[in-house]
Amino acid sequence: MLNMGGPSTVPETHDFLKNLFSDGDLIPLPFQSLLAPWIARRRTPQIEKQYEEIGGGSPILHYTKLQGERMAALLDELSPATAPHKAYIAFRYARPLTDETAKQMKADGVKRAVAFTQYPQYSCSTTGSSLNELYRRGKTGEVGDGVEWSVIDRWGTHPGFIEAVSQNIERALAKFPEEKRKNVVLLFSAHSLPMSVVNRGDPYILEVSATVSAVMDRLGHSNPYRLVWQSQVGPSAWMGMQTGEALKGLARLGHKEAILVPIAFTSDHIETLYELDLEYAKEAKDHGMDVQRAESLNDSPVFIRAIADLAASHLKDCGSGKSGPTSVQMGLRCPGCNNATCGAQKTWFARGGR
Ligand code: GF9
Ligand code: FES
Repeated sequence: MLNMGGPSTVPETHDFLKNLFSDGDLIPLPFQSLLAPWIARRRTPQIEKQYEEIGGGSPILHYTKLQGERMAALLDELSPATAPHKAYIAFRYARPLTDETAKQMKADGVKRAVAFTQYPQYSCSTTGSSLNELYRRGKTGEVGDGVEWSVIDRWGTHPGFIEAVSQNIERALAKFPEEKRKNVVLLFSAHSLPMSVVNRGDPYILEVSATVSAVMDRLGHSNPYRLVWQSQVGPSAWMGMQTGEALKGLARLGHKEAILVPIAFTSDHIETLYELDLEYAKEAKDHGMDVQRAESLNDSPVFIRAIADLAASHLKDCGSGKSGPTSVQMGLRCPGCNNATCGAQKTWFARGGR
């Protein structure tokens, strides 16, 4: 289970940031090994404060463990031919990191493995970076020798995922008085991307849009909605409109009710618990709006069944030769890609990790 991860406790914040700024696939910096620790140290105090305020750390490891254990148990029923199943977690920036998990898998003697991204929509800055890291570890034998790999690289329109998100929106809608419910604006909020990433041909914006479209179809287009983007940092250009600005704009135009829907992340993290709840929702309330947030998927049984179904179908289609080790779409590099690792990584996974 691939994801970015987050500091489980406040003191882990510095290492998390150092790992983030050391990621040359995400942020290519000159003199990266010197600059990364310096930037991380400068940012740590402020980010530590945010993790303090959301209860002393990121819940992502807690929820990923829970999702993984329940998914593996369901998989043993859905796909007895490939049992027993075991879920491993490989975070890109927090423990357990890919190298730690690789050692564990080697010690366990794993022979068949599925790299299952926990980002529903594909971006080279998220899933792509995790796959590049896994490729670097895999090709040197750190995960074991002769492990057969395949990849679940995107699943942003899986019906079970769409159903789980839709149910959480319906629960948030139910909190509004019935006569106001149809006027509630649904603000789908996804992590933004630098325009430099969008403009090299990254598929993420399209894939998040496809998720939103599928959710609105499932809801029968019951409410007006927009897709907006959050968590921009630094002075460069990012994909917009920004979530916070959108809420202010809606208040200015006289809207009184809105629901914030996190759509690109499957468990709570600093961007929902701090940015959406403590910053934007609070600010909108100061503007006289009633803002609710749809819950993250966290321990949603509908969601856990969806990821088990994804894995079961994948194992079946790979096993029968109906599909290859990766999706067809994963084979295509961003037309503007200049990162040689992306090419080598795609070739390696397309051969089943050989
Ligand atoms: C992202 C999800 C989607 C510079 C940071 C100082 C860069 C970046 C992202 C996208 C996370 C979660 C997207 C950069 C450079 N990116 N953030 N890309 N992150 N920060 O390329 Cl679900
Ligand atoms: Fe998308 Fe390299 S950046 S394939």
